[in-house]
Parts: sequence; C-alpha cells; structure tokens
Amino acid sequence: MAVGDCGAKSKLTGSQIIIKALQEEGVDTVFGYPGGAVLPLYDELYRSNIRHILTRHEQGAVHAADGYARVSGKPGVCIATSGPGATNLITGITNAFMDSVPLVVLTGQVGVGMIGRDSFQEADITGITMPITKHNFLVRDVRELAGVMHEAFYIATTGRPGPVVVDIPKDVTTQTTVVDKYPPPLNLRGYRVCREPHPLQILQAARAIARAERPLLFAGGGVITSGAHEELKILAEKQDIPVIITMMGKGAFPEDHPLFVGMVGMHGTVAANYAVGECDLLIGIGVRFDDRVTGRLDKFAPKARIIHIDIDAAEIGKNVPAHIPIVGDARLALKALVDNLPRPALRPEWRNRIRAWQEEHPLQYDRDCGLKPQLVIEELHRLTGGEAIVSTDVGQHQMWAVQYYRVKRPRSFISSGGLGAMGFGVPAAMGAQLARPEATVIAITGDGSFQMNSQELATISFYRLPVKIILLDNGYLGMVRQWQEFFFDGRYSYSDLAAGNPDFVKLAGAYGIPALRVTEASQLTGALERALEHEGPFLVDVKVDREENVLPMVPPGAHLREMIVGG
Ligand SMILES: Cc1ncc(C[n+]2csc(CCOP(=O)(O)OP(=O)(O)O)c2C)c(N)n1
Repeated sequence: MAVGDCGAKSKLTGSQIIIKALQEEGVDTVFGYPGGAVLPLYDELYRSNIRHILTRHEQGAVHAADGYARVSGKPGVCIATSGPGATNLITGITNAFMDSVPLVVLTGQVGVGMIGRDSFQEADITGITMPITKHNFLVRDVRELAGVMHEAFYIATTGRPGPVVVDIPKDVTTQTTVVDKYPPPLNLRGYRVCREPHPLQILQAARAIARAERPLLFAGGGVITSGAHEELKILAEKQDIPVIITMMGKGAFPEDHPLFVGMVGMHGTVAANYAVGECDLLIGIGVRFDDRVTGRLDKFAPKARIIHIDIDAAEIGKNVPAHIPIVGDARLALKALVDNLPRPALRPEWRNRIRAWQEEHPLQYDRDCGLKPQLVIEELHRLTGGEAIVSTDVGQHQMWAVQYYRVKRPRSFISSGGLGAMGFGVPAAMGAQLARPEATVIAITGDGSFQMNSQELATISFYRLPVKIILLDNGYLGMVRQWQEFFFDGRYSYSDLAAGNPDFVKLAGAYGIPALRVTEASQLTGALERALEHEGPFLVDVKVDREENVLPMVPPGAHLREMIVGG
C-alpha cells in the first residue's frame, strides 16, 4: 500500500481526509448519489481527480461498485447521504456480504450532536448494517477519520473480503485536524487473517488425494477471489481430477477443459450432481456448501470424505462436516497440495464414468419450436466466442446464462449468488464496464429484474457506457411461474407481468439508447450482431417462449439425484 505524505502538519477537513484516503488507497472511481449530509464531501469530490459516477438510485450505485469490484479485483467504493440514501444501500450491501465482495461504503450521518434525536434524515445505519457488513464504523471525531479509512480498506480487502460501512456525521466532514502521513498505523485488535495453511493439514489432504479413486474438485467463489485458478488447473491436470463448480465459482476453471464437469446443485448438470453422489473424496475450495448446491444435506456426497479449504474458519463445518479442514488462502493451499503430490496420477475409469453421464444427459432443450431463451444465450456465446464479461440478474435467465454462456476466465461472469437479488444485473454491468472499458460487457436480464433498476438506463446513456442489455422477455416472473407450475399445480399467483410491461424498445429510446425487438428466431442473430457491433449501449428485447422451464432441477429439499430432467 502506498505511503503518502498528506502535507506535513497541514490541517485538513474531514472531507479532504476522505479524498486523500481514497487517492492513497488507489481508488479512481466511486459511485454515488448526493444529499444534505454529504454535501461537504461532494464539494471536495468536485475539486478532486476522482471520477464519480452519478447513478439514478443508491441501489444502482452499490451494485455498480460491487460489479466494479468483482471484475477488477479491487475494492468498490460508493457514497450515499444519511437516512434514505443510506437505507437504499441495504440490498446491495447484503448482496456484497453474501458473495464476499470487498466494498467500502461511505454514508453521511447527521451531526454528532444530533445523533439519537430522530433528526431529519437520521437512520442508525451502523445498527442496521451490523449483521450485513464485515465491519462498520461511526466516526465521531475527525481525528479518527484517517485511521478508520485505512482500517476500512484493510478489512474489506483482506481475508474473506466483504463490505465495510463508514458512517460519517456531517460536522466531522467539515472539522479540521492535522494528518501527517497516510496510511496511519493499523490498530486492529482481534482481527487476524490466517493465509498460510497448516503443513500437517496439507500433508493429510495430499495423502487423501493420492489414495482416492474417485476424487472431485469443487470450486467456489473463493478460488476466484484468491486468484487460485491457475493452481486449481495445475492440481486438476497433474492429478487427473474432474472439476465441478458453484455459480460463484464460474470462471474458476475453463468450461471448455476436458476435466470440466459442470455446475452442481439445483440447476446443475446431471453429471456434476451424479459425480457428487459417487465421488470418494470431495475437495471443496472456497465454497459455502450452500443449500442451493447441496440439496438435502444428509444425502450430500454420501460416499465421500471431505476436504474443505477456506480462508474463513467459520465456514468449516458450518453446513457440512469436513474430514480434513484447511484454513487458509486457497491459492497457497492449492500450491502446497501440488508441491506435496509430486507423482502425477491417472484416473481413466472415473473420468470415463463421468463422461458417460455427460454424454447421456447433456444440457438440452427443444430447438425446433418457438424462440427459446437457451438459444439466445447460445447465440451470444457463439458471437462473442465466450470472451465477453457477462452480468446477470436473477431468475430463469440467470440459470440459462450459467448453463449456456461457457466462460474461460475468472472475473468474467458476475451474478447475485447468495442473496439472489433481482435488480443487480444492469448496474453491476455498468461497474464492470467502468472496470474494463475495452471489454464487451453484456447484461443478461429478465423483464421483472430489469424493471427493478431500469432507471440506470439514464446512467448508461449519460456516461455512454457501451453495455449490451439482452432482455429475455417472457412477460412473467419466470422462475416464480416455474415453481408455481411444478409445485403449486400451475396456479400462477401474481407472476404474470405481460399486461403491465412497458414497450422496452421505446423505454430505451426515451433514454437515447438504441434498441431492437426480436419476436422470431430468424431475427435473433442479426439483432445480436447489431447490438455487439454498435459502439455504444444497446438493448435487445427478445420475446422468448413464455413458459420454458430451467432444467435439470433438483426440487427444494430433495437430494441431488432426485432431478427433474425431462421437458
Ligand atoms: C428483489 C427480489 N425480489 C423477489 C425475488 C424472488 N424472485 C426470484 S426469481 C424471480 C422472478 C424473476 O423474473 P425475471 O427477472 O423476469 O426473470 P425470469 O425468471 O423470467 O427469467 C423472483 C420474483 C428476488 N429474487 N429478488
């Protein structure tokens, strides 16, 4: 981290300290929305070289900061005013917390003397965000501010990353103090990050891998966070171990690799789910064993010993007991495992068994009738060669994107995993585009999710962010409709959006964003090509088959072998 001289013995206002801190932490882009309590900070921002992206809703700002962080690997920063500005961030903060995304969230607060008096636009944001942040601070004294800013970035980005809120009363932003150096020394009692895995645990795990006949590598978001994808590939190839992923692990292993089996869980592939049932050693790396992944817990991986590698000790044994726990950084742990397994292995029998499942049960859909949503994703994949950065919303389109947009690299597929928050896709794509201006960024969304943050079309238009929005428009809250079809005898209770939906092409046009509507399969390729070739933002409204279902599906609470596979 850079050590900067903030001007020996010069007095700085709280706002100036915040700007200095952002500069010293290497932040060049922040997302936010102004209001009374943060006006002094905005005034300082106005004079600084930091780029501020004005979204149209605070939720847009926090999701954009999140998308920026997921794609860049750097912390995302967002700013909101006190009260409603801060409370509008809650979904985005929770989302980042569930998916372990490093965010520093700066909120304005009423003046120190006004706290606790139900003052205008007062909300106890440190109280509210206590369970959804890795840590939070209320800065009551300007002399603490530089130290708190440094600690906030340190906590957000180290160990298991997560969101940190810094709540700053208005008068703290205008008071002055002397700041000698940034960063000031860290003063973090009780916060220890254990990166180095224990050598004995590594030895035990290496022995278990060497002895296993049917081992399975199981990669989650932690592999991407720790940059362990290369080490994962080396271990898989040297030891001839097939790889399954969680949705958060998409990008941790190239999906065109012969050892890639697929995503596991509720909408995972048959082969991945069968492999979990049959493996004798499951090596979980940076995974939470979340219920969407495990299905019924007591039937999960019944024949396997489990190695669980995670930087967060609290994850070990939380959902699934681990026979060999390894607390530490995933990259260091995988590297140590490779070093402790000098002899390469071959496991043709196990691989062939998995290949047979893959051949027998590929992902499939009826290509011969209607305009299928899966076809849209397949075409997008073909036209971009799997090289785009894809951001999704939540619902059926998200699962089809996971299934049919096969990625090769980490940080190229972002989605709301743990929280499953509709409204994430479009603002997160804006953040992704700002993190990677040269990349093709595609937001795959549904008509329900899109309308949760469609105001961000204004942000996209104003900053000319060349995001391509592909709307899988089925006129339903499709995933809700699917559950109602499967589990509620087809009673579609309040899940039909069609009658109230706007004309999405006209809506985009109102923001100055060109758009096309696709109603037949024959128009699809041309429209997607137009969107991808266009230099600026573009929206394609694809009227897909309304009642298509996401398959395979493990019903909630069932075990992984109880999949609905047919149409
Ligand atoms: C903020 C929020 N509210 C409600 C839900 C519950 N939910 C999950 S999927 C879904 C439907 C999504 O519809 P749409 O965005 O049109 O996508 P589709 O499933 O049709 O592809 C709903 C309502 C949610 N995940 N997030």
